[in-house]
Amino acid sequence: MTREEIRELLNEAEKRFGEEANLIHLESGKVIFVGDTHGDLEATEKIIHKYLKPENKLVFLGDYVDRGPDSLENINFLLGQKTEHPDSLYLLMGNHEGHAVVNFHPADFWEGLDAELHQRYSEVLFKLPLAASTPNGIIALHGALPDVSRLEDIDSIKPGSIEWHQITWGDWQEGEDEKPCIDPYTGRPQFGRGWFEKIMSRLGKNVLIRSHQPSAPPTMYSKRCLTIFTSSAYKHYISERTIALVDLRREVKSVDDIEIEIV
Ligand SMILES: [Mn+2]
Repeated sequence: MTREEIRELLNEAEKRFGEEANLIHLESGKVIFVGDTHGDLEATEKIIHKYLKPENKLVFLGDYVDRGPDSLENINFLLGQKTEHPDSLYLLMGNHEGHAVVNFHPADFWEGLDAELHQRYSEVLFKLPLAASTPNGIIALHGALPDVSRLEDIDSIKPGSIEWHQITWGDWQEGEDEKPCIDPYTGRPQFGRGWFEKIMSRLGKNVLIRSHQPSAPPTMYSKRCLTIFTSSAYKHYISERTIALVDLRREVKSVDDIEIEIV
């Protein structure tokens, strides 16, 4: 793409994201949740071609850039699809979309941009929604659950806030902790079962679908927390790219009610 084409794409995408709240409400049909793609354009294209249909909603859980070989192509392809199919495709925010507020490594996508494009991608990706909710028991977001009292409070979370860090950077661990702590090695916010159960009950949800943490067990907390990945950039941790399929007509009580597919 030429610079002018990228500018136009970013302007169009920015308008779409400006129309969306932080919390996306998915009402009907089948929902396909996609984990981190991290520059894996091949995975993204495969999923879009197979699942982007009027009866489906696609929800990508963030982290579109860095790590993989085709970050720029991957994010531009997704932004283009979003502008063409705004009500079928949703792009949630991951920590890798927040480079303007938190410095991290690897950040090969961001470090390869010049000042103008770094600023424009930052501005546009800051407008991404933070979570998706379904009427049959699911909340989906990039990392961990934010300290909110009600589901609707997600709409007022601002980029760079504590709650934003919890959603985009949060990790889960097997402990029983009811309070968040900071991982002494990575500096990332970390949460245990007590926190999970407390916030899920405030939100009135049964199952969390998230991505972000390749070292996490695929299911945690009595099969109520599902971690998926959809990028070959994680092949050192996991050998398969997974997505999660959910039929909104059936109540989801645990991960057993969710179809996992390898792409
Ligand atoms: Mn992440």
